[in-house]
Amino acid sequence: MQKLRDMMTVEGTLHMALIDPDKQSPEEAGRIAARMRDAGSNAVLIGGSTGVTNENLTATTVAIKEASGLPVILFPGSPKALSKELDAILFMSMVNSSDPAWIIGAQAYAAPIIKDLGVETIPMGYIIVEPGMKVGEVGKAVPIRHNEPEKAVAYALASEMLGMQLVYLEAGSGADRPVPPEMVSAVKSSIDVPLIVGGGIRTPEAAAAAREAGADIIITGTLLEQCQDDSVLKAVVAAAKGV
Ligand code: 1GP
Repeated sequence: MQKLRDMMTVEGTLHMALIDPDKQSPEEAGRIAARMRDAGSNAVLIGGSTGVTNENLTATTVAIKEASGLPVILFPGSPKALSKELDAILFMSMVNSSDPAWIIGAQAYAAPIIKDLGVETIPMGYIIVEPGMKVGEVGKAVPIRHNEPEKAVAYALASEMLGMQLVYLEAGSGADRPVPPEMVSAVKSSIDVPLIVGGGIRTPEAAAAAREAGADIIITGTLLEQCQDDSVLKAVVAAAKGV
């Protein structure tokens, strides 16, 4: 976590590229990560809702680190895929899930395994905002509506008071609309820990809006899968970072 804070001090808002190890070979993931490094990304988040195994996670993590030199942080979709090759794990609780399994059950399952692996954990409150997409569905979230910024603030504050070192506002991968900037700024002005924003950010305008509203870290996933044009990737990362 201190390394992330140091990066934020030097760079301001950070951009992280989300890569799903189930969607391409490790070699291809390494190539994508190298392109994202060249576009200005600060780190890779690795994870996906389904199909992630110890094997594809480990092979993809190693390939990304070798090809790009970027730190690789697990964004877990299940407690069952873990690897000692990871630089850190977002040890997250889906705080607005209706199912205790996603609030604390999966974490209790994974904790002894992670302890043995010796990988750094970063505690994070994970808040699902509408539409929530697949992750909201799988996690049985009660997504926060766009007109309920005070609810997002309440969950973010509760996360911080529980000791979480990061808060993530998530609209869901492939969302048609990202988290509204008004909600980002309401949450940002209420908490002291860094704020991550992701889901549905595919344009420089959307990335800039999230940064201007106060996001400390901006995540893009779908864009990397869909876009072959490096100049577009570069423009979105630059807008996320404000450079
Ligand atoms: C998903 O927030 C991330 O967890 C990324 O979303 O795929 O829409 O960029 P996108």
